[in-house]
Amino acid sequence: MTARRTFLKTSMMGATAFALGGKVAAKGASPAARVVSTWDFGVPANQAAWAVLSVGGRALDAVEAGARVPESDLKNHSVGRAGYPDRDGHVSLDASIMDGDGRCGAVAAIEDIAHPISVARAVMEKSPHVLIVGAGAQQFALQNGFEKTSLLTDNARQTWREWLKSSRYQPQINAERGQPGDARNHDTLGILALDANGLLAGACTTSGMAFKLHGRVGDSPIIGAGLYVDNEVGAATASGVGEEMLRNAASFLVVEFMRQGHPPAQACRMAIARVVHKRPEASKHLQVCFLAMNKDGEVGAYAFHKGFVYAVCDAQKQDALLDAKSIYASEQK
Ligand code: SD4
Repeated sequence: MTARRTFLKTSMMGATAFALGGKVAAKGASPAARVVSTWDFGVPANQAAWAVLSVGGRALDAVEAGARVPESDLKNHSVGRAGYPDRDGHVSLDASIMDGDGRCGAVAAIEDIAHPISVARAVMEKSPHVLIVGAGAQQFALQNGFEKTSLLTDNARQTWREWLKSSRYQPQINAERGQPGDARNHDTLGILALDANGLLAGACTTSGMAFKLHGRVGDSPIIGAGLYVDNEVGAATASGVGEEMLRNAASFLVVEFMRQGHPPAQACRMAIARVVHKRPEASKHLQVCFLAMNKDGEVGAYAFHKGFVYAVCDAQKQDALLDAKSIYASEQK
């Protein structure tokens, strides 16, 4: 795995330089078209997004298509269907979507609706609001043609019942990379796309922290915390313990650092430093990860701890998986 990543890292660096030179040739795709997303499961999400981008489709359509992939993956216990429930046994989903022109929509703590990202998009396009939560979000979804369906799988119910025996809430670093059924505290798909017209969009979808308090909302549906996109600058998304992103308006912060002229990796690094500065002790035991892409398609990422991986997909390569740098050398606390 490490060797493969090293190879990919090297080849991606080449790909990035090539793309930034504006010379990438792909049938129907813009020289700059690219999609990036968080964690290993970002690879299939990117590929679904690429199916849209590679034929000249919109970034907004691409990120929605990408986000729907882990939402329906029964092996993924932290996004959409099959997500681990809160401590009361409710699968409660958060999602947001943002277009580079500033339009955005989100749902939080929505239950029994399989594709929260598409509800978020409906909030953006069919309501006068940005964020709808809880029972109201479900009502809005049903009124807009979404179906009610139970999302709690037998496997997730079983894991929750096991957890109830100790009822110990302790987010685990890099739980996203655990095998289904073991590490289980957090996980989010954040996906950012740049399309053939040079327009950006982003989406973020999660079942949030496993065994959270009922009604808890993380950063993912909060514009500026878990996701922020601005066509004039770039886009950023986050994964990890959402309370840290909420405290720091983190994705907005990453985009603002890019606005000041910093490349994406540096902007992510600076935002990580800010979050650490606020809570240095806590940062040693939590994971926080940022992923950003600027309007030229340049990509960067940074995390508290080793282990954050992100997927990059463009005309050169559709399954690249890269290691993000981290400020702490340890993979675990
Ligand atoms: C949350 N940020 O609800 C999400 C969870 C996550 O990696 O991203 N975990 O706090």
